[in-house]
Amino acid sequence: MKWILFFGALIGSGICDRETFSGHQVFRINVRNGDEISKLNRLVNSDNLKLDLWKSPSAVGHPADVLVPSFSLREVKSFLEDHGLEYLVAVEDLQTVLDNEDQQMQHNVRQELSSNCFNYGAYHTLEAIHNEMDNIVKCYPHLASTVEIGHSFENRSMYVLKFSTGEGRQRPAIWLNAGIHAREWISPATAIWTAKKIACDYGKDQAITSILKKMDIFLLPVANPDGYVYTHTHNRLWRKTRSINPGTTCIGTDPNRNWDSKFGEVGASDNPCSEIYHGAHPNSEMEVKSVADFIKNHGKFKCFIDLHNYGQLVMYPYGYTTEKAQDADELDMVAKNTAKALASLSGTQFRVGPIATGIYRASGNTVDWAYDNGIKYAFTFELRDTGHYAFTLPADQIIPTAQETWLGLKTIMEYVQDNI
Ligand code: BHK
Ligand code: ZN
Repeated sequence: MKWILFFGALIGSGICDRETFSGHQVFRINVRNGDEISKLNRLVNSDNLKLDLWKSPSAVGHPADVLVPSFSLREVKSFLEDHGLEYLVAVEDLQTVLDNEDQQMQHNVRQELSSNCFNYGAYHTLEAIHNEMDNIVKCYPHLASTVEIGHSFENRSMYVLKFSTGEGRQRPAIWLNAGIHAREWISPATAIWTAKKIACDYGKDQAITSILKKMDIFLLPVANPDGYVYTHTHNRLWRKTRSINPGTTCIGTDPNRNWDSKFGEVGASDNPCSEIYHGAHPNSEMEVKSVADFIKNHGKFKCFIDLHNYGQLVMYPYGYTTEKAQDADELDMVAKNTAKALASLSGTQFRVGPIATGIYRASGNTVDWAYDNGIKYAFTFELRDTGHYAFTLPADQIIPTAQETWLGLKTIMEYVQDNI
């Protein structure tokens, strides 16, 4: 009995072979000119230090965030000091942060078991999110249904919620995409909250009711299910898919570099060990291919919004070039209104601009593909925060984040509704 409890506890908490981050720190590094940017790049690219660039310095005045393993701390510090780079330690011990997050999740699992109620203010496993999607369909059968658009590399379901009042007629549609990067947990959490919000507000809130009279909404809360599961079981900071790359032990492709849009060009890596590995060929990732095929076959998508964190940005194409997209002025105007709506709830400030200048250039990304395939209203949000909690945004920020995001999403959807 004791042994059963012991192993049960191990499995329950998933600590069997989980990567730990004891003593690992996050450095915020200030770069003031091109010379300092190249110094930083040299540091980040030295293979033996095993640094993970959480956030690139998007421009002078916007610092870089770098995860530094404990064994590299001394070397990194002396490099920064020798080269006169300004830095501060943003996270003293990453494992402490992860342990807290884990404890909160476990506590919530027990509460949900006794209350039998999905807590939207908590982070969840893939299974719990998929269950809640089924629940929403059960409660709102005339509005919501699920669609399985494919499977992941490890054969998990690409599970989509469809909201439609069209009784089978093919309407113009909106795609809401979340969780393409595994560690960005606020994205699926915001997505599932949004699903519930759409379902609850239909017939009550004028804006969403009228949007759904004209258009269908498809919402994919976890676009990278294997990666998401892996962040729960093995490595909280995993970003990519979990596909096997021949000829190397490095796993995974960056699904936000794998789309068939200037594939393999700027801002993507051909090294399978890189966090921005573009994959063997466009759509090599089944997760990406499922979405691309579904959207192409449907043929009437007018809007695509991809949710990431962190950085607080509302962006639009292009990522693969700094050249202006044909509709850049219109998209910029919509993005500015979106940022205004996002800020209206609790003052959270979002910067607005094209991806290439807002963050950095990145080819093969999701919304460039959408835009170049006729989906004019293509946006990427970088949700909270600006780096204080970064990927480990505390669960008590889920609902405030989702609420403000909802105002931004509605702004775009209403505009689309009026302009198609
Ligand atoms: C977003 C959209 C399109 C291209 C790049 C980005 C920035 C994003 C990335 O793929 O590198 C940064 C990130 O994950 C944090 O959410
Ligand atoms: Zn991301």
